[in-house]
Amino acid sequence: MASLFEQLEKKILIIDGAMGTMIQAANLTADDFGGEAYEGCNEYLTITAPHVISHIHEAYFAAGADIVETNTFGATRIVLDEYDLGHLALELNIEAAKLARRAAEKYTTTDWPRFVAGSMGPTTKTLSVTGGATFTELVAAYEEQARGLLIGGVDLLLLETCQDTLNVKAAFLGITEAFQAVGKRVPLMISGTIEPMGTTLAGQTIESFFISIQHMKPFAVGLNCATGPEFMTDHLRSLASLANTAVSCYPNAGLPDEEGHYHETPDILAKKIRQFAEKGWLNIVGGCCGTTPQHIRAIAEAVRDIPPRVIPKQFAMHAVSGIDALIYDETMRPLFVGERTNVIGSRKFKRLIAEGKYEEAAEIARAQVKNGAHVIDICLADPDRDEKEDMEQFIQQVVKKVKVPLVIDSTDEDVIACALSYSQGKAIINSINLEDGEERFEKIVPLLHQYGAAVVVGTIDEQGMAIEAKRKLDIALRSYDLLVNKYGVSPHDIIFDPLVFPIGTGDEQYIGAAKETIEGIRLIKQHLPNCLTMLGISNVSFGLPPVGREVLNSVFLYHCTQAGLDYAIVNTEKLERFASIPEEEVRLAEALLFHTNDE
Ligand code: HCS
Repeated sequence: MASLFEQLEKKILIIDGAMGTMIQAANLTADDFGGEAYEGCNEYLTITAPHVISHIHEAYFAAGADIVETNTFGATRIVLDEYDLGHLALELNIEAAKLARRAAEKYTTTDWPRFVAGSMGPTTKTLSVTGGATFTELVAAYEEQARGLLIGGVDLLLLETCQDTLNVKAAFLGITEAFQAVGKRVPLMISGTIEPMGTTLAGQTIESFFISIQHMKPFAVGLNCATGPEFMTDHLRSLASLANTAVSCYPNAGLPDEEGHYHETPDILAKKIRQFAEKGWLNIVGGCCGTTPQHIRAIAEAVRDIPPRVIPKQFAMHAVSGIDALIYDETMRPLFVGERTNVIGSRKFKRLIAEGKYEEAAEIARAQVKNGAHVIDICLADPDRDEKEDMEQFIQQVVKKVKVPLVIDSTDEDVIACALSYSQGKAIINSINLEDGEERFEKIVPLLHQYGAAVVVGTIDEQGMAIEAKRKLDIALRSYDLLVNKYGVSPHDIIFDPLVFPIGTGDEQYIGAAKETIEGIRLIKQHLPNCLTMLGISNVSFGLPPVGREVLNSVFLYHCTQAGLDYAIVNTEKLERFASIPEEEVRLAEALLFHTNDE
């Protein structure tokens, strides 16, 4: 029997249409729902009226669906608790999977395998928008749901109608735990919902959504619900050009009218989906709210002769995200990392945090972005305070104020995990190194795979910080080999920090260090062209009188950029434009930086 993946290569797969709509159309009585108290709890029908659900599955298979979804969209304990049915969560998922499995077996033939997707909806709590549940509670609820679906025998899990990537991240952790508990893994499909205003409910575009969930290695990513196909056009185009996964699309039958009815006919819907398929955007199609077996029959017919989209094998670029995506390309260099939300570098920020004025402190991040920061570095490592507590408070404010990706600047894995559990996007972890051998790698790299993140790697090893360029390169090469070949990190997610040393401290060992740093950047970019580099620019002038520091920083940044620097950690509110610095001052700064006066 052909597997799901073999079928995906052969044809555009058809997923079923609405479950909710079909249940509504069945005109069920309170008795069918097991009593008035449970009316509206569609998931309970799996045990109170299983024939209704089986009938819907079979109608979709008969209409030509390759995949049907289990009746478990709201079958997490969190949602079921609203009907006092939370205690049945595991059972309802197991039974729903079994019902769909039976229908799939009935329709499967030697040359037409049918599949069951375990539907996992967004729950009624949206972490970034409504709140009402914690990240940890959602992980547990999704774990239980996924466990039930796996035990019941689904072929794949489908996180659908995703409105908030934080919920998806919690679901992914839950699913990972369920895989371990049941001792079985199945492919994961993720379907986001883009509202008519052009983003998810929690604000992300399809690009940032995709980048934020990539670490989950879904086999398919796509769009469902909220709108009809028309509104999906631009988002699908973007997704199809970005995704190294299959792309799915199962829209509503148009936008609902005031009474919640959908009016796009099977023919109209099928025609629009065919247009997307003809453009080569699609691998899986079907319908969401308002669609029926007639819609699915028309869609299956409409795409029958169209080949599926060819799925690119790789995602060969550096990309991070907050609410917005940052998809790197060479012409963007240098990207600015706003440095003022750092308790070590900014006295004002430190004071605001110490006074518990987290919202005011987050305004500093906003000012950095307003002045050109592409990402924001956040450091709360004040030795006199509880770093995790400060991170938890501050991060919740900052994600409301800035849309750019975040750099989580900490060496404590608990602090980092806490920050990542509040961030919808794909952040950058700053930093790890080989100072204690692989200890930091072992503790922090798992977080990259669990939450999705890029990572900064300092050129430090057991012998200490690398000052000479050649040693910086050697440490970078060793780190790269470990991260890519042993820890499974993508080269595009590795950002090397070749370290900057202060030139003004009179410390002999730092004479010539600025030049070595610049050369270090050049060597790393030359030998590891898929990786990036990041540098804390103002360190170079640390300890010098304030007058002239900005000029020195700017001249240093200019040379680093020439050497290939990708990310520069700077105070964007004070950045001196290199082009506006008089020639004479540039030469003076260069003499200081490169110690050419000392010879
Ligand atoms: N699979 C669910 C999606 C709702 S948005 C249903 O009811 O059809």
